[in-house]
Amino acid sequence: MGANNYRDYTERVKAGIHALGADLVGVADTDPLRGLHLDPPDLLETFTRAIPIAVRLPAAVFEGIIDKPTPLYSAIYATANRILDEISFKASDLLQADGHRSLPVPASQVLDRKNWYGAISHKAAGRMAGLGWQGKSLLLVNPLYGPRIRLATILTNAPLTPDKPIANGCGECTLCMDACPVGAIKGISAEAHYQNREEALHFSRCVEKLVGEFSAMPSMGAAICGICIKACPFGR
Ligand code: B12
Repeated sequence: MGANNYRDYTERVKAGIHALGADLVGVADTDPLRGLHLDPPDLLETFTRAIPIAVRLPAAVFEGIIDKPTPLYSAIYATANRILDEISFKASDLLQADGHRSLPVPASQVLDRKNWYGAISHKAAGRMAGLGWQGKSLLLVNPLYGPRIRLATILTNAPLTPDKPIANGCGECTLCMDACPVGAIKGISAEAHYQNREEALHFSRCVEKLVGEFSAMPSMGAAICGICIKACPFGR
């Protein structure tokens, strides 16, 4: 395929995934992502591209979150995950029908409950594809929707033109740090990305609050919080 054909095919694939319901779609080269914790470790062996996708969350659900997650947020969280998993499943099928090996990585599957890892970091794929920057909260912040998005990733070897990362827009803002009920956010900015989670967060404080306390609340059933998302001025 010539360079123009690559670009045309990339645009067609992106339009197809938008048509399935994704609000954001990008393309990242998988080479830089090989430095991530991957499960299984050879996950990216046969994939040259990652397609991070995102759906926007209803901003109003965060208005009800004051100092803890709400049952309403828990249900909307589950719906967003289901929608993302369906979009990436169908997108993967479309790419496969075009002859390209593809694998949808679930939105929210935790594979290591001791160290808290999924198959691959959707935020890293999203950042490399320019869907957003990595904010002080460690969340991916999109210029339009802020961190009020949920993500999934499709791995593929389709010949797609990668997008480029965008600059960090947090500046001097510390609203997420000020809002965190356990003081987990250190308030350090990363030009590109943090080397590890501890650089940005007192990680165990966040995990203990979400896993130990919030997930045990009535009608919750998931380790969620939403307070650092609500505090972010982007996408409010
Ligand atoms: C396990 C998990 C948790 C654990 C651990 C969190 C953590 N930070 O790792 C717990 C239960 C504590 C948790 C909490 C939350 N989570 Co969570 N979680 C996950 C899950 C399933 C796996 C995360 C993982 O493997 N992390 C591994 C570490 C190493 O990766 P990382 O967190 O992305 O951070 C590194 C990379 O991003 C890297 N990086 C960034 N760019 C680049 C580029 C390159 C080239 C490289 C090499 C690296 C790199 O820099 C970071 C430091 O190393 C993901 C889904 C997924 N598969 O990604 C959701 C996910 C990260 N969670 C999400 C959310 C929203 C939350 C909460 C707000 C809870 C809620 N829903 O209300 C909190 C926020 C906590 C916080 N401030 O970080 C969203 C984030 C959306 C967004 N806008 O960014 C995700 C992506 C789920 C989704 N489908 O949307 N979560």
